[in-house]
Amino acid sequence: MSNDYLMTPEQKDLQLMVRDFVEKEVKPYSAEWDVKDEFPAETFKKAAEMGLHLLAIPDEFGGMGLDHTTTCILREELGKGDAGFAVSIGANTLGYTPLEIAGTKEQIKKFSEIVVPGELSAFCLTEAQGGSDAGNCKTTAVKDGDEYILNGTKAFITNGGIAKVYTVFAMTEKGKGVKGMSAFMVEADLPGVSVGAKEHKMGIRASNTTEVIFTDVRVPADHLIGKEGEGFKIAMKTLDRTRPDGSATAVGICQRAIDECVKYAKEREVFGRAIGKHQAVAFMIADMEIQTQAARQLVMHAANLMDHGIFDPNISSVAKTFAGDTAMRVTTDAVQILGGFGYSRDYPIEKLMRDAKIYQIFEGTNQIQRVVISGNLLR
Ligand code: COS
Repeated sequence: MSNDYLMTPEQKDLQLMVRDFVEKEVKPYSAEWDVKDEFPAETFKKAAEMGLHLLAIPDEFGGMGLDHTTTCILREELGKGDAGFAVSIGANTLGYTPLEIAGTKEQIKKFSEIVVPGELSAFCLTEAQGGSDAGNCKTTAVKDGDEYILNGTKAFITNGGIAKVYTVFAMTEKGKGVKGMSAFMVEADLPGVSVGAKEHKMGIRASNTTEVIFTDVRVPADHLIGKEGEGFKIAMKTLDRTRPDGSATAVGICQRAIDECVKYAKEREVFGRAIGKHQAVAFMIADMEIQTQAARQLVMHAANLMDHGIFDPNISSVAKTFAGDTAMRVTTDAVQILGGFGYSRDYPIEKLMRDAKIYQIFEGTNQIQRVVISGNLLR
């Protein structure tokens, strides 16, 4: 990786540890998880023993307490193995970040006590009618004494049904628009929390995506994260912070596509020489490399800024958009280079293309990112 010289010895050690784990425990099984459309719980246990689900959680609460740059290095390694698996683990950062932004020490401690032993969390913002229009939230939270009563259905929730704790966004005051939204930490075993339909997705099929339904769920009032009405801003700030981490997985997808294409282009011969010796293929591989390098640098730049205390929604959206679009372009070209084999499920390439597509859709579509970027410039 071209950033090697910038890494600390600790970052290099962690990178090699995760690379080794991915080679042995993820890559050989990734195609099977994809076909089965199943979250690999046993492999997750092994990842959790290494603390890979706790990258962002501070070490004083039992996590790894890694900065964004290190997190991105590791997320890229995971992305090379299986993006669905990487997304499942990464969702813990998404579940935790609202607490980092607005939670109390007690709340962070409580959240950590749930996930540190080897459990997952989930970020419950999206609803069927919401998505890009994140403020269009129908889930309600009504104060009743020292509790809130939650009602509503969240959609497309990564780790739905397997998470032990949900970070839930709900309206505490109707008629105030996004200023009526609040954030809550909700244990999955509370009465009234149930799991709805599972999504059978095009890609990242090793991740479990479901509806999560809240029916008269009584949540202690001290599970409110931040103040009433701050939920939308907490959600937006969370996404600003987590988009680079997620995009590092998209860079991992790109790098895997390049690695597979280089190997194939050296072995496969047409017209008496390896296809890599034909300029048509060689230049496609060069373009894949150019785009991937650029995506990686943008993602690392966004992460580096955050590690310097600079939280700039613009650069986060720029990095996310570029990495997602690049992953789609690079994997589409990779399928082309392998031709019929690229299109066949017997080779890992078509899965990379299916996995890449979600990076133009989730954590805010790339169209929404352009709304954010242009809005910041033109305001
Ligand atoms: N950080 C902090 N505050 C933010 C913010 C951010 N990134 N983005 C918006 N806000 C604030 C605004 O400043 C505004 O507050 P004030 O009125 O006090 O200034 C408030 O939130 C409402 O902002 P806005 O009017 O822009 O809200 P919209 O409903 O128009 O939001 C976008 C538009 C596109 C920014 C928003 O809906 C969005 O990001 N959607 C994508 C959501 C998404 O990623 N969904 C997928 C989730 S997958 S887990």
